[in-house]
Amino acid sequence: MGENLTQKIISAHLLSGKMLPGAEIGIRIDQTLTQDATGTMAYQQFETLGRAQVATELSVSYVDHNMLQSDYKNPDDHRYLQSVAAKYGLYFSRPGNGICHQVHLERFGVPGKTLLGSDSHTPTGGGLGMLAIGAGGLDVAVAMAGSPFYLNMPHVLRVWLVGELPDWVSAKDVILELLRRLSVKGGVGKVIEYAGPGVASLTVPQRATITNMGAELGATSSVFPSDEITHDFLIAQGRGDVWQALSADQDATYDQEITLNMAELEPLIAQPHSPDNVIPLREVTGTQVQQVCIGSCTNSSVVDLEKVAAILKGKSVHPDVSLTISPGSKQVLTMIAQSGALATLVAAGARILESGCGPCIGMGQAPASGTVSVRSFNRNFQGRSGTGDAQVYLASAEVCATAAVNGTLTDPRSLGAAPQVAIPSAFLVDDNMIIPPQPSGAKIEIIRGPNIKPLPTRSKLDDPISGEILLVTGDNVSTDDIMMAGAQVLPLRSNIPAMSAYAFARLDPTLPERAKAAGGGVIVGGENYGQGSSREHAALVPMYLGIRAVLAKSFARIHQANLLNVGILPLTFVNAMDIAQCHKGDRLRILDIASALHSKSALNIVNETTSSTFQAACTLSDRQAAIVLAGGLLNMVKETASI
Ligand code: MIC
Ligand code: SF4
Repeated sequence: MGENLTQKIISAHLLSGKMLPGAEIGIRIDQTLTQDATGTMAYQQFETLGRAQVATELSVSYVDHNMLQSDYKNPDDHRYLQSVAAKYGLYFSRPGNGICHQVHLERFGVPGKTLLGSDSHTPTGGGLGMLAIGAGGLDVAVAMAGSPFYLNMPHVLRVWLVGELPDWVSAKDVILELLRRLSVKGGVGKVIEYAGPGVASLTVPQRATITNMGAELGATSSVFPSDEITHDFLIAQGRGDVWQALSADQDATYDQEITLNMAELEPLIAQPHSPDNVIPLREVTGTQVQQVCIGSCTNSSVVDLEKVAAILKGKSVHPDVSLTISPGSKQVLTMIAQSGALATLVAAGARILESGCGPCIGMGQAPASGTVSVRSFNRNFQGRSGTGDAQVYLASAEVCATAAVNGTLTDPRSLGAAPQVAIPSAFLVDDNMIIPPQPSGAKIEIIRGPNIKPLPTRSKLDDPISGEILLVTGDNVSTDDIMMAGAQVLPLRSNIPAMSAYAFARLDPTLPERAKAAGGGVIVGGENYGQGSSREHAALVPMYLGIRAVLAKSFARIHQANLLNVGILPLTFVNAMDIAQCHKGDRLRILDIASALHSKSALNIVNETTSSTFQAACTLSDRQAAIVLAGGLLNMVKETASI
């Protein structure tokens, strides 16, 4: 029987395990990427592994998130990262060179390779036919040291694309439609593989928009075939030699299949406060808009911004709207400068930001109180913009541009002909902001500013665990809810003690103090706990505060792995209704943990406050059980000298 594309790439990289959906496998990682907000922690972890150089084919350290330099902290982190890259043999993409996913697509991605990145939108690389996966920083550090990356063999969902996008409908609408159909947990445990006659009508940046937001579906990854379109893109980037053709076998089978007719799509929009809260744009036209932000790793390519410029040409941004534009990379910014599109955007009144994440991660440009912000980005979780009561919508770059001109959500189809912009046949290539690896880093000193604090550690797991329930949450709690980002907190990414004061700030700002007073405790969550970002700070900070277990209805993949890696026990209710037995302040006792993990049986939990009992599951591989019992992966490495 033939293989699908996911199976082909995995079998070519398989180091351990059987490719049975749900079973743990270990794969070889060819490339890694980090960004600054997760990178400082990942490289501190890499340092403790004691390797002289990275063992991958290629590893890149990007600076794109913490760009605001309001004091010494962020620039200190940038210098630390640059010195680490020089010492250990990494490429270093300097601040200003662009957003990691956009730059990686342009300059480094290779069809058929595996890429592990300490950022949840790493699957952007699937637009080039890579198996690109987001993970916590420690997993990336371990992969850089040459060890396998472990994951559960994904189920494969094939999306069969037919038809072609109508005018004013974009790749963003394809992924918004999938979010509408499948929800933010529809992709958990799956790779989403695109195929069908519609694929040939999509350029690589369009494919990358779609694979990028597979992260919002909770998918392990998303992947397109590598075809002549991929080849043309790589030739246009001066990298045609790395191309190879890749697609599923004709007789490949899939765990799930759906068909999407792109010709039937219309402009869509995700309403506040979840990327799957998707409706046709026409249902909310007329809504007044006060801010528009265009950019992010989802929609900041040359073609996106050329289209925006075509829509804004000769017009002015509406007096009630603030429009920001963050080009995805230095390549994009230079090309729109040379074509004149940048002048058009500036003339219309756009506020041009540097190439980086910017408002997408709340690094400036917070909306005014209670106002509507329409963004070409990928996440609209409440508060992520920096303003708790802002109403953030997600839409295509074209819809954003029309809202900026009209001051209201407007169906762009009412504006006449759509701008026609072809993908460039040659991109402007100048890698002068990428510092290549040095031949030997032995003599290079790592530069460590005062904001870089030692990694927190934890002792072996308590058995039994006894602790107070510090918080009971609803479904789909994101890592933004657990450990917020934004201009105030992001500079503390290498300083866990300082960061811990902001844990769960949006859900319950009293939690850090209560956790300290109680000497730790337990968190109770709903479905899809820990969705969104890959930030391991959402596990490291709770570990620092003494959280010993998180008991949820279900977990998002990356967050569950991050909890294990820091020695927090991720438990799921055997009977989801038992969440009703858990109240803030109750004392729980989790019994016989080691023996339940070894025998792979359910754990018994006693609610000592209400004198009730219930069961939780924690089905871990032997490797995962050993990690959590040791109190985390770094402890295990110290104990056994192996990873
Ligand atoms: C995000 O979009 O939330 C981030 C910031 O890029 C994160 C990484 C981080 O928190 O540093 C992600 O998506 O993984
Ligand atoms: Fe940066 Fe936003 Fe993309 Fe995250 S989602 S990598 S913050 S642009």
